[in-house]
Amino acid sequence: MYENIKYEKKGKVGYLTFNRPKALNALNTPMLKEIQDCLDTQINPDDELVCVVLTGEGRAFIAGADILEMKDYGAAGFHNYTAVGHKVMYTMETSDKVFIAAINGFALGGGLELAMSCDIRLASEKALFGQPETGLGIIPGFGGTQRMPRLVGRGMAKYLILAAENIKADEAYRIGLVEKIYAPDDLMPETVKLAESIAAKAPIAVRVGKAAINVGIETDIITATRYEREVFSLCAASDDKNEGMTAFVEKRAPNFQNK
Ligand code: CO8
Repeated sequence: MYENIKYEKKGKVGYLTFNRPKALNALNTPMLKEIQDCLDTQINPDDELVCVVLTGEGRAFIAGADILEMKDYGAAGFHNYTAVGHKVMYTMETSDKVFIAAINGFALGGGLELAMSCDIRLASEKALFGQPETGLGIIPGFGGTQRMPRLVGRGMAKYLILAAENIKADEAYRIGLVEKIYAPDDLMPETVKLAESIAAKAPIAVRVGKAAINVGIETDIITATRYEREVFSLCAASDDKNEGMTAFVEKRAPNFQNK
């Protein structure tokens, strides 16, 4: 169905694999459009799905936006290209699903930007991270100048973006750019374990937990905690809240119904 990505679903977890290994999964417009289509037609409308794991085929997660495509763009071309990229990132960020990046190799430029728009980042010890754009005469254009300071603070974001210095996985972990690092062979099994663990929790709580963090972090603490209080009531009124607490009292595993 797709040429540049693969998508499959196992239970409540979807697996989206970037599949242009000969170009180190560089993000060109057709690939971005396929990701968008997959989000719009396979992932977001799927009520059963809780988590989506994103990873790359071969030795890269994504080695950036496609330099061959971009090299002849003028202002209008870049404006369109950034719009297509931004839409993918917004769609993931505002989705009810939880996106986990399993960063298997190079996560450079637009690839790191895409990883930063996921909810959780796990990485192989062999992964390499960086925003090489200033060395190409541009800046990160898929949200990197905005999401990176929110993740690692503005000093470190300026260091990485302005110096265009690549960093290894242990440094990415140290600065909070990724949540965990694993030996290469352990990355996918550990990612699957995490995705299935999240998928086994109360779906309404998972969904509003993500929204509360994403909405609240962009506003003042009074508005943010007010928002938390309102969405908390959604969980409090759910059947799954009764099930979760009853299961605890009865010393058994809960059986959540997304109700
Ligand atoms: N775009 C296009 N092709 C790429 C890219 C890329 N970003 N990265 C790698 N490739 C291709 C190479 O051209 C090569 O193709 P071929 O075999 O046909 O020559 C193939 O992938 C394998 O790459 P290498 O032979 O270079 O492999 P190495 O192991 O020697 O090096 C590196 C791996 C270090 C990852 C190297 O390929 C590299 O530096 N790639 C470019 C990394 C980069 O600069 N990325 C940032 C791009 S800019 C960006 O992402 C901007 C985002 C915001 C854009 C918003 C604009 C609208």
